[in-house]
Amino acid sequence: MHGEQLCLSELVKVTPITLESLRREALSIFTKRVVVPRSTKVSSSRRRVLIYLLKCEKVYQYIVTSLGYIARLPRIEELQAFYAELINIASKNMYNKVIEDVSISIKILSNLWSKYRKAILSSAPTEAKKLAREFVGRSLSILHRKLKMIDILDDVMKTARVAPCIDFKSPIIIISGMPQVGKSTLVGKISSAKTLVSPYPFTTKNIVLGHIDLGHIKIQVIDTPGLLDRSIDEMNEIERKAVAALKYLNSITLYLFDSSPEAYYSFGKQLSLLKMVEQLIGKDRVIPVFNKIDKAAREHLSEFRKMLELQGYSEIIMISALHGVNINELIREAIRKYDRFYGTNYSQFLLYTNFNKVS
Ligand SMILES: Nc1nc2c(ncn2[C@@H]2O[C@H](COP(=O)(O)OP(=O)(O)OP(=O)(O)O)[C@@H](O)[C@H]2O)c(=O)[nH]1
Ligand SMILES: [Mg+2]
Repeated sequence: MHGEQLCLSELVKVTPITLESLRREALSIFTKRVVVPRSTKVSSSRRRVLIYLLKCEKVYQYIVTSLGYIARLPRIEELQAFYAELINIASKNMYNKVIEDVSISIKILSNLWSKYRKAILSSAPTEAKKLAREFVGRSLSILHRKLKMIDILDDVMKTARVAPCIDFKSPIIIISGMPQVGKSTLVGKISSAKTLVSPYPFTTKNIVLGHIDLGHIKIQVIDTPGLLDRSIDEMNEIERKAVAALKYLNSITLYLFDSSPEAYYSFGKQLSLLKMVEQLIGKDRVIPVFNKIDKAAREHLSEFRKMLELQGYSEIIMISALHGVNINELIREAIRKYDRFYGTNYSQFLLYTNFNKVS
């Protein structure tokens, strides 16, 4: 029934390198002294040739080893769809291309080295020195031409480091909604996650994972960045991470409304975002939740409820994330909904659990 937590930071793990750092290190290796043991069998002019050969060999090995780690990274299609999308967002869809370019560069350099190797071995010392310099110069200019986009890996690694380690086989509850509706407050209240809460939109910029411990199982709860009511094409990178979670995680979504009169966005706007979420994942996986009922007038709540009923939603849960009102009911309903949709029976673990963390 239970899977393993899968960490993107373990799957996509490489020391980020820049063209500048490669160039600097390669040149420093080339200028370092190398030792070719004196031997009675090898003439001193031959020894000088061997010194240049060895310098180039070291530069070549350094470059190919550094690039080899990148060439061996998993391709985008080998990653779980949610992780693949996070990487596409971070790399502007260039991740596979960068890896491919690195692999091609390794091949070109290895051909180049085998030619220069032969040429250096069969040359006199002054010629060997010239060829060695030429080899390093040409290698670096190939890298310069081929690996223009290698810096993208830096952003990929940053994304991998903060990506949550998800157990794709265990239940997931996603908290979604417009900015400032109280998503992080709720996730902080019900799960182990330490979420960032503030009165400014787009406080949450990443996907944040927390757990609810039910003894036998753990329910994963995911805090997402706020979404604006606009088409996916117009969304920024932060919003697209939230869409990635909705789209690619087997989950139930609690769609939070700010039902207070001070809400940043009108109820109408929040409703039209709900429709977009619904189109993305299907009505059967969404529970509408009115949050901040501690600040909402009863007549407004019933008016909002009617608006949602007109959209075909009959079960609406009203909570105050801040004050912990109706939290138990909310989680129970989410798990029941998960069971109904995925044909599981996690509800059996619910009996006496209290989800309301005392803060
Ligand atoms: N009165 C009241 N305030 C709440 C409630 N839940 C959250 N808030 C407040 O609403 C503000 C926004 O809360 P967050 O939890 O950061 O909202 P969010 O949806 O995560 O916001 P973004 O990360 O910007 O999308 C904070 O000032 C919270 O204290 C609630 O139930 N009642
Ligand atoms: Mg937040």
